[in-house]
Amino acid sequence: MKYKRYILTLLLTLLFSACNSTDSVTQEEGETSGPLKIIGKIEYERIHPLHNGGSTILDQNNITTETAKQIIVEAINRSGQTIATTSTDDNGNYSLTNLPENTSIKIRAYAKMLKANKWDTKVIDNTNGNALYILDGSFVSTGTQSTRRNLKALASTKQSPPFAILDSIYLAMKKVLTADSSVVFPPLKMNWTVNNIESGTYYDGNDNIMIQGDQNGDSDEYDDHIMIHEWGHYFEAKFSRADSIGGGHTSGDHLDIRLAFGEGWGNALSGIVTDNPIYFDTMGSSGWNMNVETAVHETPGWFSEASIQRILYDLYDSNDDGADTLSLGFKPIYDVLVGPQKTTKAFTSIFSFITGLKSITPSNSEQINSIISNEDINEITDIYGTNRQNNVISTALPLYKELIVDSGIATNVCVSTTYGVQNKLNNHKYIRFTVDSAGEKSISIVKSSGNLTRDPDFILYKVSPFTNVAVGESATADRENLSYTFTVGEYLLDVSDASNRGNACFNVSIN
Ligand SMILES: [Ca+2]
Ligand SMILES: [Ca+2]
Ligand SMILES: [Ca+2]
Ligand SMILES: [Ca+2]
Repeated sequence: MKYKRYILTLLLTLLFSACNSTDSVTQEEGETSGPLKIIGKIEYERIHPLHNGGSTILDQNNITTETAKQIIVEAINRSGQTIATTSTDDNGNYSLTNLPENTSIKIRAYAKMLKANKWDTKVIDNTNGNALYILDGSFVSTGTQSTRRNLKALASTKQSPPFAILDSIYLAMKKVLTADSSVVFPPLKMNWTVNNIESGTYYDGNDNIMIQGDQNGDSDEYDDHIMIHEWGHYFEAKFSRADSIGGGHTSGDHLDIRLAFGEGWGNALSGIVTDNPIYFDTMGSSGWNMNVETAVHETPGWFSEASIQRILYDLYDSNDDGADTLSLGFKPIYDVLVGPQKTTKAFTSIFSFITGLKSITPSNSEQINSIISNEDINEITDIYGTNRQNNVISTALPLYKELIVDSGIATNVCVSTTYGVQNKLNNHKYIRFTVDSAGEKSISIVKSSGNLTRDPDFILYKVSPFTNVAVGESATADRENLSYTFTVGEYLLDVSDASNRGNACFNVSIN
């Protein structure tokens, strides 16, 4: 049943594409003997951005033909049977061999990159039964001699977006492979359609990236920096670790340090992969761009996604400018992300990243200090960001407070909404503690100051391996309580006020 539906979907898609793709059949010279082959090139059209100051649009007068790399290509007969399968190479070239003579076949290219123990990424229509996008040639007899059949996915008929999306992802995978050739990328589905009008573009935390395709508003299929940014979140989830709490954010924000790092990483990665620091998002006539290397600093610091993207990009790039005298390339960044950043006992932030980087390249510590100093971040000496000197609200520091379990003594933490709500700096407080004797204990949070009724919540993490082990999210006014059976080890507690009603302090104890 499932199989039948799949075929039907393919046929529907096929009818759409057969009349739009450009294909050509030509005789291959010097191929008169030996097994019958069809060779060819699969291409797609990419619409490039046009930057004008801080605004960016897609330039319909700047459309180039690009090669569709590493995608699946099949020869299909009149009965719908696949009689040969291959993949294109990095130049979009394919070769199907040992084909039968005088047989009517067509060439079909799939918006899918699949190589065993390498990658498995495809573009599907989430509004049409998750149908895989395809590009079909016409039925033509194989004849008696080898021939060439080229296919091109056009921008004008909306056939090219799936192939443009794949090309951006392939570029990102290639960058990772330069750091570690043994990487195997877990399956990933790119969900794109012109019907994704208000879907947003995001990574779902598992194996899907949703891509907005609003042809009259914000579409992202040609916004390669956006595609790579989202793929960066997939990379974090599959190869590193991201403790980001998500939510809305912009470059001038004082953000929760976990969110700041995740977003800064995504933005930096898009510059790193494309070797182009101009990050852009087209949305009809109202798109924008920013320079992830040289943008004017607004409220720089360890809480700023813009600072983090500049730091990561400067660590990588060989355009050494100002405080940036390092050209580390991608490998040390990769090594930190899959190593110390993945296993850090703190939350993932610029503090865990820089501490990890210094452990990997200790000889570069002074140059690293110089790059972060340019973002008003004083020397980072540990994963917890101890000794911060930034001019932020006093209750925001220290970032991590310590708690002594079974002591009967509470640790007081104060949240604020000075910088906004939910995911901004000081909306969430971090508490560290160690459990020396296992057993059931009561986690207690009680409001100690702050007007209006509050809703304190917590999330409990065991840090090695890093695991979310409990949450306290009751609606009880001004307090939160939960009994939890602890094992011995180190823990982090994230305390927040779900009411988001401004400044308040809480006594936190575990006994
Ligand atoms: Ca866009
Ligand atoms: Ca540099
Ligand atoms: Ca630089
Ligand atoms: Ca609560």
